[in-house]
Amino acid sequence: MQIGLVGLQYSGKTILFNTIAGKEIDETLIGKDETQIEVVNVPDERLDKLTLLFNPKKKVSATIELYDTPGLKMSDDGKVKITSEFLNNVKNNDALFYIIRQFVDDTVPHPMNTVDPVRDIEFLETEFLFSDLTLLENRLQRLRKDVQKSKDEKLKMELPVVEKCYAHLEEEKPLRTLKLDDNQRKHLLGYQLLTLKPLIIGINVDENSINDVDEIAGSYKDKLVNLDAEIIPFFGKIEYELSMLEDEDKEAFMDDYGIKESALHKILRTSYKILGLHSFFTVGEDECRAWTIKQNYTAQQSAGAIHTDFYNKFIRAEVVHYEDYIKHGSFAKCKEAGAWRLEGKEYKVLDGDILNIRHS
Ligand SMILES: Nc1nc2c(ncn2[C@@H]2O[C@H](COP(=O)(O)OP(=O)(O)O)[C@@H](O)[C@H]2O)c(=O)[nH]1
Ligand SMILES: [Mg+2]
Repeated sequence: MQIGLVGLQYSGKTILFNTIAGKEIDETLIGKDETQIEVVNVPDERLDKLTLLFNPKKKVSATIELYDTPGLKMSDDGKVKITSEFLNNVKNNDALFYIIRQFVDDTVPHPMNTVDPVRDIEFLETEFLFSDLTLLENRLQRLRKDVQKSKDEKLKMELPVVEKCYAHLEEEKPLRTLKLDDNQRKHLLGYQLLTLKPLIIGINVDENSINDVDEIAGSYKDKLVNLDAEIIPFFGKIEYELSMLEDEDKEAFMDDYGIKESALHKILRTSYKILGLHSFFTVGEDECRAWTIKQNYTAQQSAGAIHTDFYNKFIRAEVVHYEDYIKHGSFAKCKEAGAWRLEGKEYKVLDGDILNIRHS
């Protein structure tokens, strides 16, 4: 699963990328248009706790792939333009993370000259919407012709879905806000539509506005209520400095600035959630591990996430929910309390289930 950091140049994408990756900023990359990729662990307190209890040789977290894409720049005519190279970069991402600049710093230029977060968000939304609209317009023309000529049932079913999307975009609404069922979505998979991708909007808040951060986040919620996006305020510069400190120094640093918690945890958890993912666990002396699955996965599909053999030779899943395990303290106690179950292949795995797959 890939998440792309996108936005204008100098909005704080690379600094956030490095913060999340726990890497020092590579000064030689500043100003260069290179895409960076990092596989990052999704923090999960439940996995931490299970690891404490089982004391395994290995702990393996769920992961997501984070992409730092080159930002949009002002071109020679003084305007910021979306390039096809930029769009191609963004298309492959499963979810988008707009990084929007709210911080004011005279030493850092802004490609549109002034700091105006709502304008920047609307700029990205409009450009992406236009890109989707153009793509579907071309597709519609061809589809309508093909449907008349061909007997292909798939094409016939695709046409109304594309028409529905097109009409929605014409009303200047992103496809994120259109109700589509799983079948309809299947027809759209190949298009990589930008406004259909789940969206997080990260507002890079000025470090001098720490006391007003809730108010600032709230003010965007009202303005952006029609976007169906998660809004997360963060302090780009402070978060980065914080990430470079040893654990014991972090608390003092946060006290100094008056911040209660790092935004990182929330960013990663939210990313995971908006991708429609959740986790189940496997536990033991060798390894405690969080496995990433789609929210509607069955026990058999979940077994397949571990190993294809487990899918093919699936018999049953032993299931205890994390909360029950913590409450009762052992699998034996869970059995006594009726919290230990054997489930068949159609069982819908819940977030936080601890599974042991029985297979032949
Ligand atoms: N004052 C301040 N500067 C920031 C903040 N976030 C990023 N910057 C600075 O803005 C510049 C551009 O940041 P960068 O992450 O490279 O932006 P990108 O072009 O979006 O990747 C760098 O010099 C950063 O140090 C912030 O929250 N406050
Ligand atoms: Mg950058």
